[in-house]
Amino acid sequence: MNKFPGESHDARRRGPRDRGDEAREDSEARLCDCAAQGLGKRPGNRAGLGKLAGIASIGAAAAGALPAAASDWGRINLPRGVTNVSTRIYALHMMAFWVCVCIGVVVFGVMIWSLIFHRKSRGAVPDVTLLHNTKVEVVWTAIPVLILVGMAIPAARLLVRINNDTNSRLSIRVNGFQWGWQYKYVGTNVSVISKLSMSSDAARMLDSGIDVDRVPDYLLNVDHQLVVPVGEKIRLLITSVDVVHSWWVPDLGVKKDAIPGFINQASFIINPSKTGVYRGQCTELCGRDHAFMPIVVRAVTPAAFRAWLKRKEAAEKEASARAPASTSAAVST
Ligand SMILES: [Cu+2]
Repeated sequence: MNKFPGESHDARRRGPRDRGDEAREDSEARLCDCAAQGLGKRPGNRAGLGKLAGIASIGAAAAGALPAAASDWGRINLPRGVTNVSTRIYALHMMAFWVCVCIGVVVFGVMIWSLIFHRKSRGAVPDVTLLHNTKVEVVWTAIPVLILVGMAIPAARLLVRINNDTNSRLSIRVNGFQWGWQYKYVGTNVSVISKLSMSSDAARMLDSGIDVDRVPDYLLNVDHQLVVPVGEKIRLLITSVDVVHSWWVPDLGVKKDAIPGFINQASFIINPSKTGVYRGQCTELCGRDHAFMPIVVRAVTPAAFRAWLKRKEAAEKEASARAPASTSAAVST
């Protein structure tokens, strides 16, 4: 099957019995003859939302399955992602984490040291000079204020950067619905409806008898992916046609609510070397099948994207040209 560059990683993860299913699901990929292009350096497919999976794996490791644990430790943390912004979000997160660690070490260190070396049984007498001591009160107010301001400045700078939607090369309208996503490439006639993959959908059914552990990317796979180019600024115009949803792909550093009647904006630039597949989910409790509307973004080279878009446009044109004929045929019968 023809694949976009950077797809080898995903293909490796699929078992033999899933390939037929994937072939059905992945009609988008078949439209593009991009196999001749080189494979991406690092295909994504780091689900990034594997926090729960990571925690579960650690539990399994504790029970004795140690070999699987080593690679899962990294999945507990926030992913670094594949965009400039997501990398900065990760750096900010780690800075805040280490500030918390330092505060914890100092506070608990002083507490434990005091409990051990200044306990009553050792004859320690409370030092009442610290009570209502102005100097001490100024110090323990000023230090937290300085820490908070020191953290707020880079956080505010990053927020401004995250919300900068100017100079985008491509706009995509994202419509959330119960339960899936519609992507419309602005300025073209291309529109993609993206829903849970057939393999996941079959496995999730009550008494399906299918072992979900054998379903590749269970509940994180779709029939039609959102295809985007790497290295170009993409603006998402996010809304919903029914209830509130939320479009979240951690590797892209994007999480934005889809609200009926409102259009929210988000943007990202995937690093040019990071072609691959990135997964996400709806993160707003939107109804019965909230857990079954994942997001899959396929990042390809700009040349591969233009070729895909051209083929999709041609296919859409052909389909719309055929539609009136089939409609009139249906009426006459
Ligand atoms: Cu939803």
